[in-house]
Amino acid sequence: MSDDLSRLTSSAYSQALEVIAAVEPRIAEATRQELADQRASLKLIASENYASPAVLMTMGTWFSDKYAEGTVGHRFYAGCQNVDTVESLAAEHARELFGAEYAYVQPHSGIDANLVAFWSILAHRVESPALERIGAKNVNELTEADWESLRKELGNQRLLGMSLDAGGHLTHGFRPNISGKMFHQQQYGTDPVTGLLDYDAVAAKAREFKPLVLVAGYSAYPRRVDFAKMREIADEVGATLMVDMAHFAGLVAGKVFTGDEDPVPHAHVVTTTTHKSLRGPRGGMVLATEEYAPSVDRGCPMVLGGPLSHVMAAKAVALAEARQDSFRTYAQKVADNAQSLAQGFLSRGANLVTGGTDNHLVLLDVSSFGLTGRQAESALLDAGVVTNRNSVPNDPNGAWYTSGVRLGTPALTTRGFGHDEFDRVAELIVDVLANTQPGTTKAGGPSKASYVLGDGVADKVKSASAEMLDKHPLYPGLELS
Ligand code: DSN
Repeated sequence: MSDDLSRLTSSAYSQALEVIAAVEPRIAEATRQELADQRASLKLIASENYASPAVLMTMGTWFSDKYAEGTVGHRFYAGCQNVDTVESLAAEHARELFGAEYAYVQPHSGIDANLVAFWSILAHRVESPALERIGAKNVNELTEADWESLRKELGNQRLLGMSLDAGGHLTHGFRPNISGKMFHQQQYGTDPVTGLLDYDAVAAKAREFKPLVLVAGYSAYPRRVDFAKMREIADEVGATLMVDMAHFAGLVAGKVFTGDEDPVPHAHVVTTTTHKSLRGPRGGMVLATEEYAPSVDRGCPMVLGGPLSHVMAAKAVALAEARQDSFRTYAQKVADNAQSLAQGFLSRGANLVTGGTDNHLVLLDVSSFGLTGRQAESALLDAGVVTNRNSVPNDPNGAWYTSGVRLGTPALTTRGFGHDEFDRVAELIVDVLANTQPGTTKAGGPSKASYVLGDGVADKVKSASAEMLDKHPLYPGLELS
């Protein structure tokens, strides 16, 4: 930030906090504390980032007060002319940034974006042919008996997605999630030896299962995906290819993932969040081919509550930022830094799922330290290192305790960390884990949750981190009065 911008931002936030404090001082205080805490910790959660002050400020306006169900120019409420401007701009930036035929910027989160995508695929693939069969022009002409037969057809649909412990997301057909209930689902995993996606195995499963929807994309798989191959598989079995790029949208926007690694030219429907590597406000988005656009457009009110106009405005600002050359530099650094982090672990003897990374995250298998993911996550947090525990493939500790810790580079890259800092981060993490022992239950038995961190380790790591964090301040120049 330039000096002028820092001054304006400092003054704007200081005054905003005063306004908030006049009503509920504890919220103003918690807000100040959150900034202090984020500034003082090593944020390595792969799905988090630091949005710019412009993005953050855009969310705090009177657009928050406006209802706007419907789509641009076709709202169920009067007075949406400015929301139309905002939504059109956000969608235009998204289309141009990603080279997409159509963009829908209303989803409130990634899960919402996936629900919109699922329903739009069902609508396009099942509802439209059903309408045609009964000679109706639109859903309003369907009788109750038509709906009954439609529901039966919808209930018979099949979805094939990546399993949660291989790195897929809950919404990719995981049984306890609504996606696993809306669809008959099957999951594909990764190769048991290499931990990598085996496209032949995915194809074999698809041939046997014949899914309506093939879902690609991940939350914890540390490798790139060949989306051209996934499209070939989808085409062979007549499936719609849906890609959830929530985690790596920033790498697509920043042109680190191009050609077969860019999902947009290959998938029928692409979903994403806007707040992870893309560095925007918390929210979701759907990109689609023209063919799917009319059904995606029905996302609200079919699946979504009223669009959050203030967040759509912030999406427009973030997408405008992502169209700048500086974002490409940032995205490349995110990927380079993940390499440095991975090498830092490997050179110190730690185990990484798949043996490394070629995206923005690494998945550290902490079982060689004799710890569960839960113990590792907690010990690291004590030392000011914020991560999240994560399953590894075929995890013996299940999804609650886990055997892994997932680490991502987007946030600290935004702060300006580079190769040397990420190597040092790996060293500090190994130091914490090597000095943590599993604890016992109250009854004295083995525990998967409690742990004992060696004396002085947390303070030593915090002070080493502080040196790096001070050198790369979060929101440089932003001072609250
Ligand atoms: N919560 C996100 C993540 O951490 O990957 C996915 O929903």
